[in-house]
Amino acid sequence: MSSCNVRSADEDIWTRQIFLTQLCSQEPSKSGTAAAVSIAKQQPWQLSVGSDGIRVMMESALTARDRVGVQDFVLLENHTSEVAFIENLRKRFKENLIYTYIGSVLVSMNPYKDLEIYTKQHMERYRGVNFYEVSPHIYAVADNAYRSMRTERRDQCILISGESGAGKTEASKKVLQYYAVTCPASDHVQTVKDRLLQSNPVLEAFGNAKTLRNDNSSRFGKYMDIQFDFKGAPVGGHIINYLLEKSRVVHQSHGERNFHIFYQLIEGGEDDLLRRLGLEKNAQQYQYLVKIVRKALSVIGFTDDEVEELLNIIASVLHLGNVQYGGEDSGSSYITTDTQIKYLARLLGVDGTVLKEALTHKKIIAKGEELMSPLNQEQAASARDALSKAIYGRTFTWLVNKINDSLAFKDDSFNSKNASVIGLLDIYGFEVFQNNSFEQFCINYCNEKLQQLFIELTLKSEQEEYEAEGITWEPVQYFNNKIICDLVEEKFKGIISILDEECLRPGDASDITFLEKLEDTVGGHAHFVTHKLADGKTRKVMGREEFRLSHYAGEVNYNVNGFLDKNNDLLFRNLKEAATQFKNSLAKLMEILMSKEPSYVRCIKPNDAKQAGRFDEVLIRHQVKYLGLMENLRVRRAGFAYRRRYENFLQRYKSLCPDTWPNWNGRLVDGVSSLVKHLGYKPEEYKLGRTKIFIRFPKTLFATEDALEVRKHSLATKLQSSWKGYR
Ligand code: AOV
Ligand code: MG
Repeated sequence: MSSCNVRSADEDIWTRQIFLTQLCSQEPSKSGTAAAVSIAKQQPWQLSVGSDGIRVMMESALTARDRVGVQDFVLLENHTSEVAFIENLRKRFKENLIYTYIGSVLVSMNPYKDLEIYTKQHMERYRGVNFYEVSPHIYAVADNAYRSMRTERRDQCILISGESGAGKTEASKKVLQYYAVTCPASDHVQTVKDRLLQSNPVLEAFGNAKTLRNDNSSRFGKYMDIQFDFKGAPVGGHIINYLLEKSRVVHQSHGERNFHIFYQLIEGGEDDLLRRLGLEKNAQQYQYLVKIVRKALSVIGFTDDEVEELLNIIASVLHLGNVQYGGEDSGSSYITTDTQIKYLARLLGVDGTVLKEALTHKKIIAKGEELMSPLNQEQAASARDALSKAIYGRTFTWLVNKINDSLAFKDDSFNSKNASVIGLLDIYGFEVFQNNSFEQFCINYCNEKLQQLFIELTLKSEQEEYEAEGITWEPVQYFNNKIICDLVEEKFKGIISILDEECLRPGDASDITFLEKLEDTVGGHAHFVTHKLADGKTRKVMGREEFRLSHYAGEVNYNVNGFLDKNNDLLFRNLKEAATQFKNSLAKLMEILMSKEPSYVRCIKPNDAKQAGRFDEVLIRHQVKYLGLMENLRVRRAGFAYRRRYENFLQRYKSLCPDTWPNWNGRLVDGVSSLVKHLGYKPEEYKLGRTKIFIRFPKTLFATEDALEVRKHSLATKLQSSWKGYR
């Protein structure tokens, strides 16, 4: 007996039943065995073919459910139990089933290993297929958004959230790859697809770095629009980037690294390139990577000269970092590293003497006259660092602009305003380190806003669906993090306003006066504390330069050191408004997202060791809690656990009722009504909306599924014997 394709476990009841459905619908013919084999190849189900016919290795649906869990949390028997929720995640994780739904929200566990689930065959399996009829996958989310965009002509966005290292960036790349492979293509479209794909390695080289939490951590936020024409082909794109963590250029915490590009260049650049740039080689291991980035840059449309320019700038940042100072007795400073200045002058195309002066003096205006005033050693070093950060920051912005130029819609016959859009949001995840500064404050605020959006939109859309279908529902209690967003961003009395005010105040403003102002203004807020206790005593566990925010995702202590400087850095472009760029750009992002139909991917990190197979329950429970997954599930279950469009429901179960089998020709709602009456549904178990049936309890659906299973089983047995007879 030979045995054909088999993937081990899972593939929940749905897939299995589809296989059986297809199997049963095959007419016995000369090629009966071949047909079965070809189906088995398409479906991950176990089947053996022998001289005595075919044998389907069928477990009972219930046994399978016990082993691999349910693929949609709404099907959990005990949906209010966090224990049951975690247990379901654990079972699935153990079987390498990293995806599970809560209704239409995808929960994704980082497997920390390569799974064979992203092949072209997998993509094909999800293309144009109904969401619930295939096992959960990021491709199903991508496909669903694409189809909604096409059929409903509504712009979509896919919002990927989760903490640092949970798998957001990987998920966003999978979505992009899915569109690149499955969407229609022409020569022009192929170029756009290539450029969209190649923008990733470029931006990751310049904007990602190794942190303690993630070896490839995104140090900037990214929102990418993919524009599709009326045929559904990707014809353009646009990227908005958010707040690159520039401070990393000059300082990295212990165990962390600078942006990838520096290592890629030094360790992988060709000998004569490095000689031209005045750099020395370290090792060979990045050879491959710098080539990838250069290839990607050329696909995007960078000329050789532009690439050279870019590498010049990266090299000059490295040289700047090596500029050292000495101090005069007078207090002024001088540069002790002339070689660096020589290279810098050449790479940046400026005069060496001018550069030296710029790195040791500052321009002041006295009595209407411009003067150069000398900096002391410490001031000069921070001027040097500020220059490095500014150069790097601007280079990054230039890079994003260049990528946008290359992705811009070029076909005159089609106006990009008519394009349909799928937006993809991949921001830096919530993070807590030993020492948290302004960057973490911005990153965590950004996550706070995204959580707020999730709360508003999941509840809103749920409510809207019931309304649209004419169904009454009871609201669910949940923690609304608006109170924390307000604490950060409220006009005049929010933390950002207070920070801006301190930055703009002339005189003795400092990080410490900022902290004092915070204590005065928001000291009584339930989500804010400092070392000072109300009775005048001191909270020992907190430093004197810290404030603590109770974020939706956990408590974080922020050290105010450097807050003013770093905020000034953001402010200078926009000094007249007293609101920071970041807050404004986030508000704008929220607007963009609100105007689109959202799909959610909630990523979970299984352990802090970046290891495969480790399920750290405490860590996971914490994420389940703060991502609001239990509330999400409760909302989804509050009214009706399951809903399905009439046509899909009928198609699936019509064989269970003589009225609807083999075909129902009347109104869909009447067909469904006959069907559920025949199945013995009680009135309190379901409701019929305008286009969908809503089923209150999973057990009702399970019973129906089981009935279907029995029917298919008996059909399969009949089919087997008829094949035998045929032979
Ligand atoms: P993040 O984007 O959520 O963190 P990443 O997407 O960079 O996290 O994932 C971190 C690492 O986990 C990756 O480099 C992979 O090694 C691994 N990983 C994630 N998803 C998968 C997957 N589906 N299959 C296999 N490995 C995976 V941050 O950017 O730090 O917030 O700021
Ligand atoms: Mg990332």
